[in-house]
Amino acid sequence: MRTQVAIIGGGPSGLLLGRLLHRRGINTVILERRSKAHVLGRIRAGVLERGLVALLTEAGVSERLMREGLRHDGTLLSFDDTMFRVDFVGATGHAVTVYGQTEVTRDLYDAREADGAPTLFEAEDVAIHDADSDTPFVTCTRGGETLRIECDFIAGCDGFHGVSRTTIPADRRREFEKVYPFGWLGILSETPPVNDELIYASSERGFALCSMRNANLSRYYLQCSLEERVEDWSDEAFWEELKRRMPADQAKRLVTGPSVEKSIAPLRSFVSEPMRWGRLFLCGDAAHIVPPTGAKGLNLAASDVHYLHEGLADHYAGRGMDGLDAYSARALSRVWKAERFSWWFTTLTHRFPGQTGFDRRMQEAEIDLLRTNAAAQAAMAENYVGLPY
Ligand code: RFL
Ligand code: PHB
Repeated sequence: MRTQVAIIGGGPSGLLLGRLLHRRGINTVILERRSKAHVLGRIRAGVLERGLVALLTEAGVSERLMREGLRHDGTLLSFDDTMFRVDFVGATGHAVTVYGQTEVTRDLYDAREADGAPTLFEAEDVAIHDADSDTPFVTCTRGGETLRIECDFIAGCDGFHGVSRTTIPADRRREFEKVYPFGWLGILSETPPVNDELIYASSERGFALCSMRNANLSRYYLQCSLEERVEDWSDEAFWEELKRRMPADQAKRLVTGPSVEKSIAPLRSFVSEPMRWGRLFLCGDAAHIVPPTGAKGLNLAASDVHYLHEGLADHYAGRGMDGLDAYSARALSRVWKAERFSWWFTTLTHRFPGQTGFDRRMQEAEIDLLRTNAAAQAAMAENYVGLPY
């Protein structure tokens, strides 16, 4: 089999890249380790920056997003019982859109199928060969058969646990990592959201987040210790703990119900540099991870895709390799700023084991600065709605 760009991973990065390239007349094959049902069963991000919305529009897959997505002009932050709002539109002129990653992925799969572009699901033992030559290829096994896909370029869109990043020789990459001493326990429930806007709550008992997917689907998170297990958290215990971490007047309005999904995710900051080795380009979680506090994971994957598809389109339009040569540096420049924002917002709002009274006062002072200072709010808002590409 031969294609122009072999894409490893059929998550949002791989699908969006595939669709944008298809629109430019560039062929792709996607190799995905899981089944389509498995990929579509994952509950992940929920907040889309305008850059991602623009890319989905350019990709011709924003029709449902425009209809069903919720525009959020600001967000709420609370510290114990004090709650205040950061007005994104007032501070930056831009809003964000609440629309689940699951839905983005579904829209992209629908478009890919309509395009007739190939996706090889349940592709096992994917391996990248000769990425540092002009004739790279990818192999995998499917149903006991070995496939070989020859290509011009390989896009490594296979997430944090994929094979792409580790194909780059260890002496050709540098990794930067911070693992946080806590995780997020998340639930999805078919209940109306407690508020029209998200609430990021920093309390003595730890962080909590009230988010949503639509008018009758809510997503809530609690900071938890890494030793905790999902099975040990009944729905009742989750709701009780959430109420304790929210401002009292909001807790009173909280509508509870059975959870339809419950999971724990660890929190990590991670970057692998550079994001290119020869004809292999890393995109999204394959190259970097952020803690979810700033809602940046999916959005960073989108900015990588933007830079990479432009570089590839330039190359195939006969404009040379400059765009591809600049890819890693352009992407990393934005990645590091989002890493900083996600780290800052996590550090500001979570309780850390061993935190001293002084550390807590520093958090309180910074949250109070954010509550009362327009410049501090503008800086937060600009990062939250997304820095320009
Ligand atoms: P994905 O979504 O991980 O997709 C990678 C795809 O590659 C496949 N794959 C392979 N395919 C072939 N061969 C291999 N060897 C392969 N290894 C892996 C996988 O099956 C998968 O389908 O990466 P992508 O496309 O870069 O997208 C990135 C986003 O998914 C990610 O940044 C966000 O979801 C991060 N994230 C969150 N971000 C937010 O902004 N807000 C959130 O609330 C939020 N929650 C989350 C998250 C990530 C999570 N993970 C990765 C554990 C919650 C979770 C649980
Ligand atoms: C979500 O709705 O899943 C979500 C929203 C905002 C975040 C993280 C997760 O910062």
